Amino acid sequence: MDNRPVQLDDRTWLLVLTGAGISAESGLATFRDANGLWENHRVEDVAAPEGFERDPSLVWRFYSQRRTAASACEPNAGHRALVEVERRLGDRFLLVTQNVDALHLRAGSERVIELHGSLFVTRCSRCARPPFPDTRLYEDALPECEACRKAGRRSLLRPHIVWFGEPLFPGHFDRIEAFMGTARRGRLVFLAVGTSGVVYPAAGLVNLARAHGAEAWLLNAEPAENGSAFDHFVRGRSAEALPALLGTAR
Ligand code: BJW
Repeated sequence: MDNRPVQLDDRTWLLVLTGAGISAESGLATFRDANGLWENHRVEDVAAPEGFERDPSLVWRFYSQRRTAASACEPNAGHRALVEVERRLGDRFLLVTQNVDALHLRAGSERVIELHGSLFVTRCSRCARPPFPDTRLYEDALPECEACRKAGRRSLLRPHIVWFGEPLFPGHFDRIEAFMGTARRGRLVFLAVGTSGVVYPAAGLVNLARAHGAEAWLLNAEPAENGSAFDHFVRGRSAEALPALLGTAR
């Protein structure tokens, strides 16, 4: 365990990966809480394309409830510490979040990749119409695609979320790899916060970063599944430990 701050100087490029643990301090449940169940459904069933095909009403109820829960929360000191570091580092900072709750954006982070999508974006399950911002709740009638209706067919809208078994959105991994490649000019630091290290490809980013010469830090409430890949482990609550680790605590 390591409790000194990460050294951030003018040669440092900082790549941060966040997970549900950073939003836990805003009051949102993590995934592997409650045995990975939501109303007695396995999360893998409501967050998978097969689940949507089987029971789209259930899936939209799950995501509508999550829209409501995320909208009722506020970003916390962990989110704000990342905003402050980004202001200091500028383009030498990149935040990759697995969270779909938009709390980093609401806190003011700008260089953000929402790797698993966003709760507040919807797209058609069939046509190539671009994903669009959407805060509505679909707890009764299922939403249909207007563009498909005009073309004479019926298709359901779906959350713009990367479900199990689906590939990441085009361009996201390229942008992360480009950042790591450019960071070789200086000193790359990889920091994972509040993630169990179970879900791939996000859990493999630490190995990719290390292959690019990164020093790797993990801040988590408990040891992570991929913990042995990190050079440093800070055990703690993100809202308290992250400002201390990044030297933004006052
Ligand atoms: C605190 C704290 C506090 C609490 N302070 N800490 C390689 C090996 C094995 C399997 C695979 C593999 N590659 C791919 C797979 C399959 C699969 C996968 O990884 N499965 C594993 C479960 C085994 N991956 C996929 O299917 C991915 N797709 C893919 O690989 O496609 C390939 C492909 C290519 C080409 C064509 C087709 C396919 C997609 C993964 C998508 C994940 N989606 C989800 C749900 C959707 C989002 C949503 O609805 O919200 O994303 S799953 C869920 O897990 C969610 C999360 O973003 C993700 C990660 O969870 P996270 O953030 O780590 O949360 P927790 O709860 O697990 O952990 C929280 C941690 O915080 C805990 O450790 C706590 O201790 C800690 N904590 N409070 C600090 N206050």
